[in-house]
Amino acid sequence: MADTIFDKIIRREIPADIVYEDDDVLAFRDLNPQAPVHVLFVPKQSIATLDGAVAADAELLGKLLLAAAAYARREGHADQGYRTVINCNEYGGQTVFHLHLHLLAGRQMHWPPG
Ligand code: DGP
Repeated sequence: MADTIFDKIIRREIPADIVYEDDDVLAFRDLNPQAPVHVLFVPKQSIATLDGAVAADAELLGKLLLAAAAYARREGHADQGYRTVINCNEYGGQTVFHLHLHLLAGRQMHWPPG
């Protein structure tokens, strides 16, 4: 498995604005925010892409989603709403090959995303 910038953040080798951590998940602010709130939820155990996830990852993927939802509620974004995104491979716009969930909040989102 290739080492990515997110593995380095998880190992605290490079700095990040960490906003949440538990045994399985780390969350930190995106370096290039696309909304007033843009947080990346990353499993500590690396899966390169959503396409590479298998049935044994189901619990971890569920924890990722629930961690993002709990954070959004705690930070007061749940009622107005927010968006979660997982980009997969080239056409999905994925640039870091360590699966991550984007949480975008604090402004109106639009659809289709383009
Ligand atoms: P994606 O395109 O879905 O692979 O998203 C990767 C995101 O990661 C992108 O929005 C920018 C963010 N990013 C890239 N490098 C770093 C970094 O070193 N620190 C932080 N906090 N975010 C990063």
